Amino acid sequence: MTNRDVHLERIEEKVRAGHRLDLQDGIACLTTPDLFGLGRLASAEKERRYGRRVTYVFNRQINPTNVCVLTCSFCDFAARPNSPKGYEMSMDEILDACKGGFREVHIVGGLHPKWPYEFYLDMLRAIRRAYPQMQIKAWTAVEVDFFGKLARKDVREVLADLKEAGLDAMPGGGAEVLSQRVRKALFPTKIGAERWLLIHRLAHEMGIRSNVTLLYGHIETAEEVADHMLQVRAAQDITGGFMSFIPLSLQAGDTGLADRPTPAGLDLRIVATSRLMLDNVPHIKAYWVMTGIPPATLSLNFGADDVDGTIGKETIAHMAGATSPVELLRGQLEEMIHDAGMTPVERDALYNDVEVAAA
Ligand code: V47
Repeated sequence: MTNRDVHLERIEEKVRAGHRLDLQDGIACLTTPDLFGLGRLASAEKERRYGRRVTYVFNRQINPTNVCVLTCSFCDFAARPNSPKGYEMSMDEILDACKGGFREVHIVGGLHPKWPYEFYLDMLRAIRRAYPQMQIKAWTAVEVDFFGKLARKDVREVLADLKEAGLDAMPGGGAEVLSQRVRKALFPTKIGAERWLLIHRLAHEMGIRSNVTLLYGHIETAEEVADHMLQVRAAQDITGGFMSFIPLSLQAGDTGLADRPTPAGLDLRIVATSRLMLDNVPHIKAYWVMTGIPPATLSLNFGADDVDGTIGKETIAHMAGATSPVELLRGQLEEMIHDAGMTPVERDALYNDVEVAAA
């Protein structure tokens, strides 16, 4: 027996009829007492699209520096310029970290006040030259905006430069919650929703596909989460360039934003709701680095169809106290997917299949 929820029954009818969910439906999903009912709906939607398939990528995450001019209160990774906590990787260290035959390198870092624009382009060129087979997913809209200021260039020109230097795709970080209230409270110096969405729209128009994240588990309300999803859906209706939606569970660390880890029920509600609300975003990612492995495994029966990757060495979440492993081996990721009753499929950065592992 589950807790019956008439709102969820109405949502089920809408989903069956192929009607889009609205703000109130999103809030109802996020607050339903019938968690399993929600999971069943979202899982059916995932199965309709992908059956038992769950994808993963053999990747390496590199965070070249944590030195950052921003002051976002949810971030324990960033170090103010001149702080002893700051680090900077050299080009050789970055190239060395790419060794290992990875399909994808995912690069994101702080907004360093002294690194020149050319350094970022050189980084792409050097990686492309040394590892021509590896796809490069690099820099959030927040960084791209910053590069524009550094180079005194329009964002379109920056994106063209990055693409020419070897960029294959953009990660979805920096969206946080697309809400003016949350922005003011937690990240007032970072670009807001309009600019973030504009940069992704321009990237999509130039053939650079990207992802979109949601940071949850802090001060956000269910209405703000549902609205974030609607803004993403509306943007996707225009360009179709988002590949995946990635909920990021807050790692509270020393941020003071939460006195306990995000509840697993919230992880599952967010994944399931995003699968149902975001009918035009193909992939929903269970990002095990933030949730830990048990909720990520459960998410695969709540609508998620991807687990990101092997990661290599994660620092953003782990500097904020994440207790998940800093990396997983391919076999461990596959084991996690099997554990959820699903079939692992290896993909590349653009979600093309590369190899189907034996089930
Ligand atoms: O933009 C920072 C978030 C993001 C914390 O596109 C935090 O494939 C939780 O965007 N707790 C970077 N989150 C990571 C990211 C990402 C990760 C995996 C895959 C992809 C992709 C993108 O991490 C930041 C910020 O939103 N973040 N601090 C924290 N304490």
